Parts: sequence; structure tokens; C-alpha cells
Amino acid sequence: MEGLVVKSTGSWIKVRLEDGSILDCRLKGQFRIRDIKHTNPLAIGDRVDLEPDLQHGNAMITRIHPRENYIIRKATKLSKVSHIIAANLDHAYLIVTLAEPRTSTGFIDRFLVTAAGYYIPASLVFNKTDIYGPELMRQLDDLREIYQKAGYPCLAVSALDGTNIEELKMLLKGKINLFSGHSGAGKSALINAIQPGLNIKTREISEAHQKGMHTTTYAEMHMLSGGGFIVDTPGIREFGLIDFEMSEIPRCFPEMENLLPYCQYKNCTHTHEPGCAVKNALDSGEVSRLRYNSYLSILNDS
Ligand SMILES: Nc1nc2c(ncn2[C@@H]2O[C@H](COP(=O)(O)OP(=O)(O)OP(=O)(O)O)[C@@H](O)[C@H]2O)c(=O)[nH]1
Ligand SMILES: [Mg+2]
Ligand SMILES: [Zn+2]
Repeated sequence: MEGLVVKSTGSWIKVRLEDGSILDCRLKGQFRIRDIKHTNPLAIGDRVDLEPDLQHGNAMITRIHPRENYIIRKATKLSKVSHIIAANLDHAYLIVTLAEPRTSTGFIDRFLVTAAGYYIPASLVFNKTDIYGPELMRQLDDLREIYQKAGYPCLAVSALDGTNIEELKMLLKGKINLFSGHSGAGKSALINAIQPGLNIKTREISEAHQKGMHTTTYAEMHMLSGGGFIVDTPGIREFGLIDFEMSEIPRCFPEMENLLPYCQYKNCTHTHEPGCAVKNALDSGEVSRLRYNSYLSILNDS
């Protein structure tokens, strides 16, 4: 029997079978110690083989199929253990808010670098546009221009008033999609708006002031009626990059990668080299100063 891992709460794992039913499963002991670098040997999105235990109405996971891809993060920059957020993804969406809470561009860029590092296409979804005044709308336009120019599709939405929810739905159709972002950005609220009836728990208004509280505590994959899935994840405060080689970083900024053929040196790091097309593009505004500063900061950390 085969299935798809849709939720894991430690010892029990929920696996979706081909007929749509969900089975509680356990992992055969041998997997636990194999990959000690990760806190979770099994990830949401993993395809697995099962040995059913008819007597107890559950099953044992006996094999994890090779992953097409996966995305990993560390809890913080300094932490040693990493966590596989999800596997076999078609697309990663970062849910961004300019208010309540505000998502920084540093955070956005770290997320995008990680997705690019794992060859997972990524987009930005700016949520809560219903509460943006004229100043935040201006900032939204600026950010959208910067990120679209860098090669990342952007969509401005509101889970509350329904703005662009249909457009978002179309993008998600038929794919396995990841929703990530800060706690309170509205990941779960958006999934509820996209697929009414799921009734995923979202933060109560009365709890809005309680910082650091996560409403979603375990990642879970939800099925879309039009085909496809969304992985809802617990909010993250910081996006600690896993140990990329420094030489990998330039590739993870698409707008800089595109200019590399025009740099004088084919291994240009766009920092100190003469004849650097990226630095020239900074002067002309073709590459954003904001993105370049993130690039330098990430290079510096790695
Ligand atoms: N005004 C407004 N509020 C929103 C919108 N989307 C979500 N919210 C509110 O923002 C709060 C947080 O929403 P959640 O969906 O729980 O946020 P989350 O990203 O899932 O948070 P975690 O599960 O903790 O990671 C809730 O009170 C939502 O009602 C929106 O588009 N506009
Ligand atoms: Mg949530
Ligand atoms: Zn260069």
C-alpha cells in the first residue's frame, strides 16, 4: 500500500491513501536514527509504503520514497539541527504582511534564497491589504515592483474581504503548494478562504496581542477541491539558512544570476570584482539596492 504523509504530530503520522481515506501510521523504528541531522526523519509530502495492521486499524510505514525535493530550515542562524518543512513541493508561497505583523525584506530574502537553493519555485503573497492605508499601499507597490523585477511573482490579497482569492486559487490548482510566513500573517485564514469548509483554526481576535503564540502547531497538508494541496505550516520567526556553500548564494538571486554572463569574471561574486554587471545594474536601478544589501548580508553569514 502507498500513501502521502499529510500530518505528523511526533509518534503518529497521518497518511492519505489513494482512495482519499486517512490512516494513522507509525514509523518503523529503523528510520528514527538514520538521519540525525534533521529533527524529523519523515516530512509532510513524503510518499511512503505502508504495511497495514488490520487488527488495530492503523499501519506501519516501511519505506520512504526518494524525494523529488524538500525544503529545510534551521530554527535560528546558530542552531545545529535543521527541520524538513515539507517534501515533493511544486511551489512555495511566502505569506507576507506589511502590518500586523510586519514582514521584513531581510526575512523575505532569506526565504527566497532557501527556496531557490532547493530549486523550488517561489512567489510572494501580500495578505491583509484590507488594512493597508495609503502609505502601506505605496510600500506594497514598491515591494511588488522590486520582487517582480527580481523574478518572483507577487499577488496582493485579503483573506478577510476576498481580494484576489480566486486568482490565488487558480495558481494553486493541481499543485502541491507550501504556505510559509510569520505567525499571524494569515496562512490558515487564507487557506480557509481558498477552501471553505476546512475550518482550520485561526488566531482569535482577542489573542491578537499575544506575541509569539502560534495558532497552527503542526504542519498539515490540505486537499483542494479543484485538485492539488496546500501545506499549512506553523509561523516562523526567523529563517535560519542551512549551510549553503558561499559559492551557491549568487545563484539564489535570479536577477544577479541573469547578469553573471555579463560580468568580466565568470565566477564573479558581485562584491569587489572589476567589470561587474550586477554593480553596474545597481547604479542604473535595474538591480534593487535592497536586494543587493540582503545578498551581501547573506554572503556575510555563510
Ligand atoms: N484584517 C485582516 N485580518 C486577517 C487577514 N487574514 C488573516 N487575518 C487575521 O490575522 C490573524 C492571524 O491569522 P491566522 O490565519 O491564524 O495566521 P497564521 O499565519 O496561520 O498564524 P500561525 O498559525 O500562528 O502561524 C487572525 O486573527 C485572522 O483573522 C486579512 O486578510 N485581513
Ligand atoms: Mg495558522
Ligand atoms: Zn558580478
